[in-house]
Amino acid sequence: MKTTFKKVFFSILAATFLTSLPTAAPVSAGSITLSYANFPPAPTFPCVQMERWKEEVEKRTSGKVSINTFPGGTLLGAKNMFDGVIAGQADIGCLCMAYQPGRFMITNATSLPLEIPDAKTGSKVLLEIYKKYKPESFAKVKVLTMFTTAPSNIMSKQPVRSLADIKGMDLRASGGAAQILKAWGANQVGMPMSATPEALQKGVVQGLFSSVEVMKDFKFAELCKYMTMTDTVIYPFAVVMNMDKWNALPEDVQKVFADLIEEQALWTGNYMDNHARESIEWSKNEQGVEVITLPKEELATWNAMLGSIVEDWIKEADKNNIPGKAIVDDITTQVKAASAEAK
Ligand code: DTR
Repeated sequence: MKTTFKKVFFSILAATFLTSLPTAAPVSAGSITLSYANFPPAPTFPCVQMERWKEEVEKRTSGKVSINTFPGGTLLGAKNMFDGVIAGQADIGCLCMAYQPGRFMITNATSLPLEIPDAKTGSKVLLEIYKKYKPESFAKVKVLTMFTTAPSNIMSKQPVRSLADIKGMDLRASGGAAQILKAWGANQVGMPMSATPEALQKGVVQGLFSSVEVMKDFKFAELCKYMTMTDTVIYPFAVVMNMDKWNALPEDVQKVFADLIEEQALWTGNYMDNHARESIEWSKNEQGVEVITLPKEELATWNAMLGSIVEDWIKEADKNNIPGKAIVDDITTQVKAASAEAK
């Protein structure tokens, strides 16, 4: 009797103990952790959009997916981002396509001087071009989004008020924008954005050509006391995912990612446009930066010097069996449509 009581007592105890254990949530059974690499430091716009995407994914998958973010080149740098994702060193990576002009020729057409007025329009147009022409260069990855910067301007230690001022000045740019500086007579120095703070500090360059939010995010306004507004070209970016990792995702998670492609592009475009405006105000008011607006006729002369860049690109595209003229026409048509819509 005693032993039976003991048995019953202990089995009740065991049952109570087991049922009171926290139930292993199905979430952890199927939970997925992905790494996301980025090349510039955390406060810059490519990383701000990365954190926003992470938050949305974690929310929309109810915690089933968690994203570990690696800003500042801690997992992959600007130049090995794309190949690093293909090789699986990171599951997801953010790259500036302009840093590899030949590799991403079709999508880099958006960085030709075609008067894309802002990042929101740029991001929309870029995504459309990608969807329509499905460039072969992305065959080995899954594209999670694409977006662009706001148009580029000159930020410099010495004022640039005329073509005479820019002649021979060591200015940093990358990709398509490099050709623009050359056309204006500057001494163009190529390097990714992540290498620019040191180059400015050491005096390797006297300024840079980029979207102007960097004045605030990298504190370039402390060194570059002049901004010359040319509003010339945008830089296109892509966020890509390792194809095997993508294929291994459950369908419901793939849907969450797919639904975010366009939304994230527009979110980033909007963020960039607002942040570029904020950066100009901050540079003027907090850092005493002079914003130089070129007279209309002067700006027209500068723009006229860029005409052959588009023609040359079309010829180069033809050589590579890429329908260059059609792509340029598509971009121009979409830019016009977007500006009409904005009015
Ligand atoms: N304008 C391009 C891309 C770029 C613009 N802002 C940032 C911030 C961080 C990294 C890259 C970029 C460039 O000059 O590289």
